[in-house]
Amino acid sequence: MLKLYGYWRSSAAYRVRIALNFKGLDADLLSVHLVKDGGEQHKADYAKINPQELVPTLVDIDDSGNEFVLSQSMAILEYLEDCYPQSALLPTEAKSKAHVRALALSIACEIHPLNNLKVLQYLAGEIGIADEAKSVWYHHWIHEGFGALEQQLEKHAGRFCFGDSVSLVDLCLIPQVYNAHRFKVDLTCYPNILRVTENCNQLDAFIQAMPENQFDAS
Ligand SMILES: N[C@@H](CCC(=O)N[C@@H](CS)C(=O)NCC(=O)O)C(=O)O
Repeated sequence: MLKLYGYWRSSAAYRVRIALNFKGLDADLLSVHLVKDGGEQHKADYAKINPQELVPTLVDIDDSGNEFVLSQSMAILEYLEDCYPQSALLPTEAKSKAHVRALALSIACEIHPLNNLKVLQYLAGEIGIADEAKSVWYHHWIHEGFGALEQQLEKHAGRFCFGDSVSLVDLCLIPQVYNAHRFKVDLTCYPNILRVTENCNQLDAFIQAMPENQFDAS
């Protein structure tokens, strides 16, 4: 049995929701409200499960009731891929697999952490920057990351980010695009990113994982 601690607007949890849907896996979705009362991720109960105080966390419970608890969305995606290989999210050929990982990590490691909630809260709080400067920061890192990704998609993309099969790259891209729209970033100069996004968002696995379709959306 699988349990996923997440939050409707969390892009890292969104990646995992898409994977679960794509692979046809049932999971209990548990909501950790990232904003209410200073953020439930910081409460002692959840910090015991995930000391980094971030979502997502996956819990895989075996038939004997043993719990395997895993943090970090990219590790969770690789774990799901290893345990549930149906509807593969990684190519089998070594060079293609390495490219998919590199593209996925270019979003997960180079864009997402700079624009995460705790970073934006720190900029606005401790550093004291105004909303306008925070928006400049956000847009800057999206454009830097998406500019490089767009060039790589020119070479690698088909219907999806890497050829014509859904891969880990799409699972990272779609939540990041959702976030970019939320922060009003103009993406019209990224035709490959927009085309792939449109193709992904026609698939059930992606539709069901959308933030607005989550039980805890408010
Ligand atoms: N590298 C981590 C990032 C996780 C992460 O940053 N999660 C965000 C939501 S997308 C979060 O829990 N933020 C809470 C906070 O910033 O306090 C992963 O991929 O799982």
